[in-house]
Amino acid sequence: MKIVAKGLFIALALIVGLLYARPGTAETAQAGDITVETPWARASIGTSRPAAAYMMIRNEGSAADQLIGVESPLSGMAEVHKVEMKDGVVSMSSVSPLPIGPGETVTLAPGGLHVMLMKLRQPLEKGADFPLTLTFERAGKLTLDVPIHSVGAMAPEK
Ligand SMILES: [Cu+2]
Repeated sequence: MKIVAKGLFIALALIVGLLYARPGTAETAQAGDITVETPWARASIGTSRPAAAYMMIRNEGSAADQLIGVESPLSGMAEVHKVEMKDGVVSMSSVSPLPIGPGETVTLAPGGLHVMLMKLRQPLEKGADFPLTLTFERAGKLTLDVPIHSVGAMAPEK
């Protein structure tokens, strides 16, 4: 009887382990009414240039929320940026806070909003992933597992 129980425990532990190890599981994170999906980043050119991360942020609640902070252990300074065109010149500016209205989905994608990872402590290598923590005013903190795609990727590659 004892042996059967132990066997069952091991089987359960294996099933739970498999669920956690399933690719993509940690790539969707939720806190309160906020769900963040399909995070991805571009590989960096060493550590001298900043890197960018992208994702979709959904507010399923009936109250407005805002993204007030981003941080990652591999970046000494992370900010939400937007790309804008001014007098024919493309520039970036910091967006803090980033509002996420009730029922709204805000997409961070190349050419627009992005999380800029500056002061890199290590390069972002294609095929690896890294943790990124987002702090929302209402929903609080959530941490994503961000997969790294190629330097010039315009969307996450399957
Ligand atoms: Cu930027």
